[in-house]
Amino acid sequence: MKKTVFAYAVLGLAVAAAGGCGKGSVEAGGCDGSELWLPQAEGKACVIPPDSITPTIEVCVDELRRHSLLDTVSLALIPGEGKPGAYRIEGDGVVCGITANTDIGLLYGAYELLRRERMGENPACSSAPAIERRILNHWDNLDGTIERGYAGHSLWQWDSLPDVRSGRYEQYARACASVGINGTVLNNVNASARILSGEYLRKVAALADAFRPYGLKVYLSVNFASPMLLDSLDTADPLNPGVRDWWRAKADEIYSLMPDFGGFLVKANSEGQPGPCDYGRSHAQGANMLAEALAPHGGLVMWRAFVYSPDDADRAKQAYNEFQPLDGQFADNVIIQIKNGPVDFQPREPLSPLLAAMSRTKKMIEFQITQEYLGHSNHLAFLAPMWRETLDVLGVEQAPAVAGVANIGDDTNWTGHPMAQANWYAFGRLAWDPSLSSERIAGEWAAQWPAVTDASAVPVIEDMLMRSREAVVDYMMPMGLHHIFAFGHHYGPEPWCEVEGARPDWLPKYYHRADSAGIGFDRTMVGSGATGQYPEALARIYDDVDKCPEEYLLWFHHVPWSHRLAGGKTVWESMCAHYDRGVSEADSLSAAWESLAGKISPSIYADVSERLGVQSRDARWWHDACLLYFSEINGLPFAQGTMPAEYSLDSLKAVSLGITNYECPTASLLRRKLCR
Ligand code: GCV
Repeated sequence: MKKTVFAYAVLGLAVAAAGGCGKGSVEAGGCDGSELWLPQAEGKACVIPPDSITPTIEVCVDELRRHSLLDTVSLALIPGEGKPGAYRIEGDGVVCGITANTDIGLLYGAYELLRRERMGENPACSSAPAIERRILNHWDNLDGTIERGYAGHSLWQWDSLPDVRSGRYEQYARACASVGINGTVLNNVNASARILSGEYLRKVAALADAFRPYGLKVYLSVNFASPMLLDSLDTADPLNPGVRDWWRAKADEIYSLMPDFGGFLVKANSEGQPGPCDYGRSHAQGANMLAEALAPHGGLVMWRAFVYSPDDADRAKQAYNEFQPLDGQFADNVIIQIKNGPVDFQPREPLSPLLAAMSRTKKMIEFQITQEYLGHSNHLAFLAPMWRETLDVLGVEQAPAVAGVANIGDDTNWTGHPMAQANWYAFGRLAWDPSLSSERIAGEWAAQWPAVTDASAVPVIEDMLMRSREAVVDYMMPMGLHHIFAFGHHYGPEPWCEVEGARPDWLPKYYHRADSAGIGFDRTMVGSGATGQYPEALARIYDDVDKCPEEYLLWFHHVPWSHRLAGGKTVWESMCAHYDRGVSEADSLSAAWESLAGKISPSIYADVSERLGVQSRDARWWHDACLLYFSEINGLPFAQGTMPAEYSLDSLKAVSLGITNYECPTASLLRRKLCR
């Protein structure tokens, strides 16, 4: 047996001279990842602006002049019907015209034109956003740390704002606009009340100024107890007139600084956050009180449905139980923000049933771009295929909004893993057009990635992206297994974990329920009844062990280890095969990357190589930990042909990353800690 040494990540990365990238790089001619997917080419286009010029049109003209290789691009604002942001591009590879009914539409059209130029595609097209508000949620704390952030510290330099405005603010807004993102919630949903103080609102307004030309609206997460915490009111009861006045005055103050402020995001009565239920009021009463304060200014409340108490039997049912009875009670400017799955951003979850319920309430999906449960910024996991699963079942064509928890920090390359930029990109593209295929998005990003120095690398990168998320599911939690992470963090495996006094629904055994007879969480109508929360057609499929898709089997069913699946394998044989596949896939991602040596900017090549090495090692860790543990529970040897374990269960049980969720909320801090 090998000695078990799992460094969380020791990625001391060599910065080598590179070829290829041009602008934005710290190295002569090389990439450092700061360029994102943005155009680098030196343009030559003659750009004919429209009659009226706004700051957004100035950006648009500048982007085209600097980067388009066409001869002429003319821009025209044609007032009329149509969604804000929509555009039309006409012309050919020499002369083009972009028309839109808003200046931001022209800017989105310009980015589409530049994208098509780089993809070698015909520029003629027209497009309109399917979803009106396409919003990043930053879980950034005011002290600069980021909850579940794995790419350094917060981009927002609160100490030096509003006087000093980092150039990265504009770069951030530009990247967002280039993929159609038009909103950003700046701070953590576990919100400090200070964000609403006059001092911080002036800092927020400075950021809003920097973002405005790019059509990026600012929103804030608010602490429901702010009137008490900031101004010593003795209650935050939403029905109290003094509290209502406080929020109205606060809204007036915010809009006097930022007339285009987007609104509030609220996490209430969840994981210890204050909320209306503290006063015996409902979520609707709490949300509507804030909505009333924002309504005169056109502001919005995004009220999160991520709630679960320690007492209820099945955590997966709780958001629905608490919110569905409130259907129809929310004000017009309230949207209920619902995580894509019913538990918490696992590598694979079925759709949250709440998304398909509450027909008289505005709802939005919350995706997680940061990889809290998918290997942080160490593992390659392209998330478009995961988000597609939700969109495909739900059939989202028109929704008022969509949110993605950002994976962005102040690392030079913005996202920690250089290829995790593809997830920021994918979120924007899918939010704009939820019908785009994952392959299309992966292909677009790979073709535009400035780190590529030889175009023959593009299909290989696209293929790596497309295989990556399923690999993670296979080596972490296949067949509907979920939340079997170590207690102290959401990184490595610990299916055996027991912690005295801990909430049962924070422990792996609550979710996998493995015993000598079988495995899985019975959520059928004879179990927890969670299947009954789905629309009938879906409920029938999920409830029936023979119809339930294999990828959700152990989410919805507790089955004997000997249960036979449609393909003929038993559950145990299939589980062994999935974990094996995960390891081989992780290894083959590394091999595919190695084949690109010389075709990628060297420092990025070295960075990704090192992370893929960590991913392979972690895949093996998950494989051995889960199969050895479950084999001890069921008494069965590994199925025939399964890779033998490299490690002993005892050595894996002894692994300690020395980190907890609570001690140290950002992985970059964790990384430093482990490297010491
Ligand atoms: C912002 C999970 C995460 C928390 C996060 C929470 C939420 O529980 O682990 O870090 O808190 O979700 O979405 O509110």
